Amino acid sequence: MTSSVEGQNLDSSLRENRVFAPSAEFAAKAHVKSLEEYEAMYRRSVEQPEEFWADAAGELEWFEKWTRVLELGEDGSGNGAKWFVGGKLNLSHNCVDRHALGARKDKVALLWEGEPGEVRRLTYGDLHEQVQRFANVLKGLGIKKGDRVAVYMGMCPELAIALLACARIGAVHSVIFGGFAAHAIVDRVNDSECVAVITQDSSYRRGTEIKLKAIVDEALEQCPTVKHVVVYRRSDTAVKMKEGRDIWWDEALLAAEHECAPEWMDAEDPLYLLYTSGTTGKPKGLVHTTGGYSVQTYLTSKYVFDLQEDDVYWCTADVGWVTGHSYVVYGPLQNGATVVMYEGAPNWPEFDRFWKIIDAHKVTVFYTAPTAIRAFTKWGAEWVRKHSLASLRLLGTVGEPINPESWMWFHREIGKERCPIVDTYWQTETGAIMIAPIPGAVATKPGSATRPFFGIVPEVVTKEGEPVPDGKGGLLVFRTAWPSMARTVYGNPERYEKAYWVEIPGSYFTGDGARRDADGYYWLMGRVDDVLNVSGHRLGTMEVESALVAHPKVAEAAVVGRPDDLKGQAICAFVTLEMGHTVSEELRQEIRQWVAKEIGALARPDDVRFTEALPKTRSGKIMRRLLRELATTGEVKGDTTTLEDFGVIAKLRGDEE
Ligand code: 6R9
Repeated sequence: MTSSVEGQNLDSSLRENRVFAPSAEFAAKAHVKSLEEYEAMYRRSVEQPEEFWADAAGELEWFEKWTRVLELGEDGSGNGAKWFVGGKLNLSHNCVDRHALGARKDKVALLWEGEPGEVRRLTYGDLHEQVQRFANVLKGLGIKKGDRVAVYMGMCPELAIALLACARIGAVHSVIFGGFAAHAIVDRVNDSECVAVITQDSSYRRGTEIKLKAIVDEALEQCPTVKHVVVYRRSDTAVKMKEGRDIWWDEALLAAEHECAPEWMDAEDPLYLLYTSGTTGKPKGLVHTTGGYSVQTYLTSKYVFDLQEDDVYWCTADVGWVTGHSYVVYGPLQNGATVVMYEGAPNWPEFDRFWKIIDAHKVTVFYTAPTAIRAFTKWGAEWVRKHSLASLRLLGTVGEPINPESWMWFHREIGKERCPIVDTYWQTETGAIMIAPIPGAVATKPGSATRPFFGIVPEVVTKEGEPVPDGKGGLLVFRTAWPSMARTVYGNPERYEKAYWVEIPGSYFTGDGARRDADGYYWLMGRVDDVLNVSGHRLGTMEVESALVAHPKVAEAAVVGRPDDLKGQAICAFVTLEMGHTVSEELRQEIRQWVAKEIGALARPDDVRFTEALPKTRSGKIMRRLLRELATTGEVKGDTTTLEDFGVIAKLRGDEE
């Protein structure tokens, strides 16, 4: 099973035996106050899932009640399952109207800080007005239920408003991370035939302007389906507006009607698409639907972050990723929380920006990524210690396995040994948290995501689907259906089946390795497939390879991950050149830049190693396992019996830097 980052984490987590129980003070105020209570709730949730999820759904408002909670797929598995069949609801109604028309009208919904330092507060009342008016802008453009709308923005309240307005009218949003290059926009917009793009003039990061509109303009030259572009004015930087296609957000909003009744969405109507990397081909557009996604993002936010009325909740993820969808926008807003949003970089203007934000806004719940924690550790605790952080009561992590050392640093320096840490395991495909401690109830162990959320049945199995005994590593699967699971891959249902349901028949296959310990705690060990996790961002080796071979001088390329202290995994590319080109440092840099330009900076290879040939099996498959070993240890000790040309390895070793 796979590369050594995971191996490293496994080694340190195998030695890990510290246990941290929640304080009596924390537990007393929590939604779930004891292990017994968690276990009783969990037992009910898996023994009577329909009753359990019906109760959860009942905490939201429905225009029409469902007739059946769960209808399993044809083969009786979660593949093809439907949730809350016949139910009608609208997620923007549950995120906004329910609070604005109730007791939370004047409560701050979004608390935004721009990188240059401005602060904006939007109450639930404000959000109600803005979302309705922007929904009317979209309607005015002729956008209707089922149309796909791409969103390419920086972190600002209007991004959340754009999503909520789409949800309100039933348009299917497809957010494209603002760090992706024009090429990535082209692929995503064309794959789902988006009719409009919502963007902004520019956004600030590390003191510089990211000119988002200009990147959209470049992309749209190759996107024939896009008829409209709405541009939010963030910085007032000069942009080109295309007559008949582009309109300004602020101008359109002024002219828009104030009221827009939410569309009655069927529980199984699509809510959004989000593209994510898989093992083969281009990123796939996972389809999330309305009812089940609403219910599970609502319930996980409530219990895993233990949201209370006076919390100030901050998830640092960009809305370009699933974490931002579920835990910046939809989950916390359904709970009526005050949500902090920050536009820029954590190290701007100095290394303590996050800690300043926490103190300034009295943040109580702070949810971030292991890669960020490793950066904080590197920058040094002195930056943290300049601030009080006394408002914090709960911490969380997501995106990759957290090594126990980083967990301890987070616990000590940020949580001051007072705040529980919820290590939350889930995926774009799962839509919401699947394994995580319920903080007032489940004691934590550094490096473990601990126990399953209500209604979730994980299992560790062999390749053949046989259960693996506790303490041993295997493949992580989910045995039963859950409400927020992605229903399909947009335009490619076969790919959905193949990627998730064929490997271990009857179960959902996560692509992750894991082991369960004697206490029933899960320890994630990283991907077992060709998906890289670079700073918590998913990237397929195939995607990077495709970008590499698109370079005119590159003949062949193989990409593997190697452990990296900061990013978790670094990208190591083995490249053979077309005849007639010579190896040079200049070419190496050119190739690295090329990939950044093709996909986005996050895909820029850390290493580019030139080689005369790649190790292949006799059937012509690149043996990534050997390259991974070489990139990681500088040696190849693994089984090479299927190798076609043994000389290749010796040459590869000789070419090391
Ligand atoms: C939410 C998100 C999913 C992949 C997943 C796994 C890794 C996420 C983790 C974790 C260990 C955690 N992952 N959270 N591994 N512990 N708490 O990150 O979605 O971008 O789709 O990535 O990330 O490998 O399969 P996504």
